[in-house]
Amino acid sequence: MSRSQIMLISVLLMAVLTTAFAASSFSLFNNNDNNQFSVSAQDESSKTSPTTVFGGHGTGYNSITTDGDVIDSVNADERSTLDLDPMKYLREFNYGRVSTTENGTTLHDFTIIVEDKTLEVSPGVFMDAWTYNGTIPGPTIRATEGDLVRINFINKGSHSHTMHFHGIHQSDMDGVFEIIAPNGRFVYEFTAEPYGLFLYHCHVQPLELHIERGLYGAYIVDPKTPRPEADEMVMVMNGYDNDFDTENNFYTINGLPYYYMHHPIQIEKNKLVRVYLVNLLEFDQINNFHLHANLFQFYPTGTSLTPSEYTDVVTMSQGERGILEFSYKYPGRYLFHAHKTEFAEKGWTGSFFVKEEQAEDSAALVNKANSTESNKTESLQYTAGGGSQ
Ligand SMILES: [Cu+2]
Repeated sequence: MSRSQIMLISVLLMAVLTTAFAASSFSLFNNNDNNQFSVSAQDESSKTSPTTVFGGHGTGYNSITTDGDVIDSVNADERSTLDLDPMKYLREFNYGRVSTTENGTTLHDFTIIVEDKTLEVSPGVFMDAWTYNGTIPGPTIRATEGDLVRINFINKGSHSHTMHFHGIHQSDMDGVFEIIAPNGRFVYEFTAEPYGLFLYHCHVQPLELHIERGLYGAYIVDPKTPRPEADEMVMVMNGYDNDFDTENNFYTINGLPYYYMHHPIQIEKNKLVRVYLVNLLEFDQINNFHLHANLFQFYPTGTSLTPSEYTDVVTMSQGERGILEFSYKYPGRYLFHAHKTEFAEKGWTGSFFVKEEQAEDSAALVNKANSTESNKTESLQYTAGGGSQ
């Protein structure tokens, strides 16, 4: 073959390949009129398509074949009104109405109402849930070691329920034998002890059903000497069994599948992040958490101030929990997800967005610099520069 013949064949081959690639790209991104990504349990067209694209492991959206329904909130249509707000839940710690008793003890007074509620747990997926104060998970309850916790429990649901806290307390405060019927009330009162990360959940039989319907939450007891300052957040791992076959159809962190994939959690470079991680997943034997491009110090049950492990994966059975501490060295977007791949690909995938360090407010810097004589030079430097950047 002459050189010109080889050239001609090469050009033709490239033209064919380019056309094929363009055609495949077109079909990938245009088989759904409304969304850029074709990915939906609710999207009928995707059920007949051999390739379903969804927000799974990896940057962006990979093309992965699945034979099951995958629920992804990227497909939320405008009519969708999700009841759960994982971003609000993430950093919301509830201390109740705080007062001091006659003997000087700090009292945290909470009102917890159980109610039946139809929750949209993913776009177009409605669940007849049983809730503590209207959400799954229920509110994060927090107190300091030695404080008094009082829960005014009101059952407005259609079934009997209780509130069983992990931790140390008296027998009749354990939420097991004193079953609260519909329209019943009960007051739980106990000392917050020991310090650590706990959970609470309903303990009425069949337990599996009462937990699966959504009656659980996190309970944090801080040590008397607080842990170092950090960007703190709660992550409750759970799942939903929408077809009642005692198998989860999708998995979440804080109530909605893929939520933090589409709404990355904003954190700051070099700033300590503390995650209170609780596993409340029903039916499956294990669950786990994997952090990308980083490692974390792990404090099992949060009952020690010394970490037990420096790792990037932690595996838990139902009811297990622990505190994770880490900071990111480099800015950018990073995944975290269950390293049980099935869970990751059915909703248990989220992401952090690491921002550059926040420059201190220039006025605050000037004040700080002016506060002592010894750092006058620094003061001039900051005022001249108008900031620290
Ligand atoms: Cu219950």
